[in-house]
Amino acid sequence: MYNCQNTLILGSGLSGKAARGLVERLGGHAEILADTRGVELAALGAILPKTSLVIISPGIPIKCGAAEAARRAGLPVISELEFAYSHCRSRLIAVTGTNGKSTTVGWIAHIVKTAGLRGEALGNIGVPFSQRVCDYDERALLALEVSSFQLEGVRTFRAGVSAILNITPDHLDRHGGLAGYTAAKTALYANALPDDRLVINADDTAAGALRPQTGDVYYFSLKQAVRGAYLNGERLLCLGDDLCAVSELPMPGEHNVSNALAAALCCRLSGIGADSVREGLTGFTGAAHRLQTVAKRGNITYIDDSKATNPASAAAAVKAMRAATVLILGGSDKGADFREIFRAMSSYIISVVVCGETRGRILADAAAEGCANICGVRYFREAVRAAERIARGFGGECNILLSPACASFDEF
Ligand code: UMA
Ligand code: ADP
Repeated sequence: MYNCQNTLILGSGLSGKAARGLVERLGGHAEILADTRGVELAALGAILPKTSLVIISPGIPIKCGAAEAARRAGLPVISELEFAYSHCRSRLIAVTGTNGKSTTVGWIAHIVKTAGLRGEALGNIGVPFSQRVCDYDERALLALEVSSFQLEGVRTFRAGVSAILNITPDHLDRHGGLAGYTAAKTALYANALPDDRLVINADDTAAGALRPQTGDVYYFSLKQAVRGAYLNGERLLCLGDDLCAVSELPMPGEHNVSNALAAALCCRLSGIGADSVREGLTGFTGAAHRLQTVAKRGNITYIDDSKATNPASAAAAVKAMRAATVLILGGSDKGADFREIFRAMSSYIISVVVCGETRGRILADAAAEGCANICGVRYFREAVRAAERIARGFGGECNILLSPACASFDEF
């Protein structure tokens, strides 16, 4: 337990406010520093001597000046996740990975409810762990989405079941490269006890190569029979049970079969029966902004996959298309390499429109992979208009898929 009598919270977003709520609920006092970027480190000199604990929001790098000053003053600097965890009585399924976290965590929470247990999806998915942790006791089973940012500041965090879905390049600017990003992800199981269950994607090169020192390791795979959950022809198998067929899953794309296997395995390893898992897997309605059909006008179907904010997730969307599609890519730059999207292209993708800060880099990567049906415009609005012109000109049923492979900075 951390002494939160006088807590300094860095960041005043969802996490900061929820952490303050928890501190106050526990009888402590919290000061919030809304923005660490312009902070006068000298001003901190007056605050830190009165402080017992520093809680950092996930969007703030753990090595920022304010956090460094606090550490120099001998104070514990922990993430909002770690703080909430230190007050958690419930059982946890924690999920991290580059892509598929929210989908998988949403699926898990749905299965948990289908099984008649108390619980909900918390964490990076949008509801801070601190906000709800005290509402649940040991009978609850919480599905926790954990980001690499949150994992930077953990000390004791562990979950009865933890899953790593995949590790592909993302947030490299923040973690200083792939090694730093992978290290942050593996903090998920750094404190695992021998009986904790660790679930790993055997098909993912980087995740499959992880060798946790402690914990009972299970795998999921689309390609091979593994100890855990896997695809056998069209059937999803999990710990010896036949759960359902791929065609019974509510969402398209191979990546969602992978997410379903992960969700099923996490729930079975948490003691949920195969029948509830089966029912919860097939009865989930899916997650918004993830390959979500949002409109149909004439022959054009608009698919919102705006949660695809890195190349691997956009590549997964491209592979899931089964009709003529115009793809919209682009947004703000975080140093990504877009070539894998063009390597994933099938004949269903009739054209690509790129926009935003990244358009020049995407066009260069497209050229390097020999993709010719591509054009660039400056703004998102123009990209939509260009995509509509191309789709209308196609003459038949056509999708417009927004799967940007970049963050948007709120343009869409
Ligand atoms: N701030 C600083 N210094 C900085 C950056 C930000 O002081 O260098 C301050 C801002 O002024 C603001 C506060 O930090 O006051 C914002 O904190 P935050 O960025 O951590 O945002 P929250 O509102 O607390 O939301 C966070 C997660 N955001 C990030 O990790 C960036 C949300 O995930 C999460 O849903 C929420 O906690 C609840 O747990 C968002 C996300 O983009 C969706 N996550 C990344 C991803 O999924 O790829 C990791
Ligand atoms: P996260 O929470 O990790 O960002 P989401 O479930 O929100 O993941 O999905 C983000 C994007 O990634 C969506 O566009 C979705 O279609 C795609 N996606 C979902 N699962 C996977 C996966 N297992 N591999 C690759 N892409 C995925």
